[in-house]
Amino acid sequence: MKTKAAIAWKAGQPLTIEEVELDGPRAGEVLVEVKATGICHTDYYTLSGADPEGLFPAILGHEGAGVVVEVGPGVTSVQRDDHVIPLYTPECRQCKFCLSQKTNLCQAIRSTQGRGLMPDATSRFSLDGQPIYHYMGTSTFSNYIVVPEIALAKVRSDAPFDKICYIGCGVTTGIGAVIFTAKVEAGANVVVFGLGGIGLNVIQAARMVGADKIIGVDINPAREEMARKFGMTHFVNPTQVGNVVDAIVGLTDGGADYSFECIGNVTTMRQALECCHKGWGQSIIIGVAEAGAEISTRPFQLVTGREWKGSAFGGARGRTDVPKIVDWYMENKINIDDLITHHLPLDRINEGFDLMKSGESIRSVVVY
Ligand code: NAD
Ligand code: AHE
Ligand code: ZN
Repeated sequence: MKTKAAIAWKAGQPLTIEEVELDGPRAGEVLVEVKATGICHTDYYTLSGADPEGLFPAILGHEGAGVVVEVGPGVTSVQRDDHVIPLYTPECRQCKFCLSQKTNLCQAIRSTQGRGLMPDATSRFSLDGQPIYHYMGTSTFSNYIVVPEIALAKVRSDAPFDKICYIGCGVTTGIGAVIFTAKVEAGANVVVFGLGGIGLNVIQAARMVGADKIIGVDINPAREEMARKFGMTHFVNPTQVGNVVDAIVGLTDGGADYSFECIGNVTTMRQALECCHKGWGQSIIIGVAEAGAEISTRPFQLVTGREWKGSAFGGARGRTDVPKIVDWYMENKINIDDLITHHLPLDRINEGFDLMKSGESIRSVVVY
């Protein structure tokens, strides 16, 4: 079949809208009509050329929601008309990683996914006979996609696509990092570096679990108002204080119980670790830094009890946890609507990237 899609031809160049050829689902695969997709900073990161796994030409996008159109042979967990969220972190429930119960990083299809291919090492997308790469196993900047069954979370059918698509990455990443990765407890002091589409979800989860001080750090002063609405109690603008770490340590009687880096900058990653409390403070890295970047700190920071952790997709097991997060949204336990600042048709997807770069948007959502 043909589908409309935004193609990334080369690093740093705007996407172009094309009618591409999409092959149907093979065994264990599902054809999904994508109804809406968010634009995450990670899409921009890969488009910029900084992603060591970035391939071109590719169809980017990993924050979608849609409807099952057709299932391939052997598919049992979803059927036609089911509402689904594609998962860039699948959940096969069979691999060593899934069975460990220690991680959400299912590895069943990770190697082909990282090479822009389906599990049988081929692409379903092509244009004029030229194969186009998949991206993160999802490629939600295409109106129709083929994905493995293990990479679909089935969700309730009364939830609006243009809101729950954000649960496909940003919402789950931010909320999950607090609940699943750090397991922040009531009364804890929390610091969030970067108040964008991820950091604001960390803030709302910190408030949900009953954190005491919730300190936001951002160079964009326009982020303060939205962050306060979501639960931030104190704002630190690094351009207005002499030393960010000292400012946070001063606000928290010795340091944060938990800090979250939601920028992707190795300097702020170091600050996020070093503003943690001696003896027990944990710093969770969420931000994705470019190829070749490395983190550093004095080992003494760790010897004296601070811990460095990372979190991918918020530590969430997609098929199990994503439907629950959709329920939380529908039960008004979490606020997604106010974070979606812009809706765009696919033809204007490049404006979504511009809005992110200029700091004007929190999340832009493309509606098909
Ligand atoms: P965003 O662009 O919406 O937000 C980034 C925020 O950081 C902005 O508010 C910006 O003003 C702020 N910022 C930039 N430089 C800063 C600095 N030096 N000091 C303080 N603040 C600064 O991005 P996003 O969509 O929220 O994504 C944030 C990061 O998380 C990206 O690196 C993205 O790739 C990554 N990410 C990781 C996961 C994961 O599973 N680990 C999932 C989604 C996104
Ligand atoms: N190809 C990138 C990987 C970037 C990365 O860490 N991605 C996160 C999700 S970001 C979503 O917005 C992730 O899930 N990582 C675990 C994994 O297996 O990729 C790079 O930098 O190499
Ligand atoms: Zn993302």
